[in-house]
Amino acid sequence: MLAQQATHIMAFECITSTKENPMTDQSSYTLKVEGMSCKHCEATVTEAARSVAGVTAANVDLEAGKVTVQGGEPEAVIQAITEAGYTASLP
Ligand SMILES: [Cu+2]
Repeated sequence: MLAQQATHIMAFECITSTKENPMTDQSSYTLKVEGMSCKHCEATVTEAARSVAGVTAANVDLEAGKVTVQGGEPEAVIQAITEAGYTASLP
């Protein structure tokens, strides 16, 4: 008879990084994004940017037509956003 396995592996990750993020070695940069018109576009561009290797954060400013990205290569982010159907460029 099989004993019911109730082995819940609770992986508590001890996140040691500080909230205030004092010594970031990841530069943030802002890209101009054209073609965004609504929240859906904003989400799509955000997802595209965040899918790029090395990117840890992406914040779209819909009204300004910009995305501020942390980490990754700007060129790779531009490419990802372009593939998502928008036009991105370095300002
Ligand atoms: Cu839209």
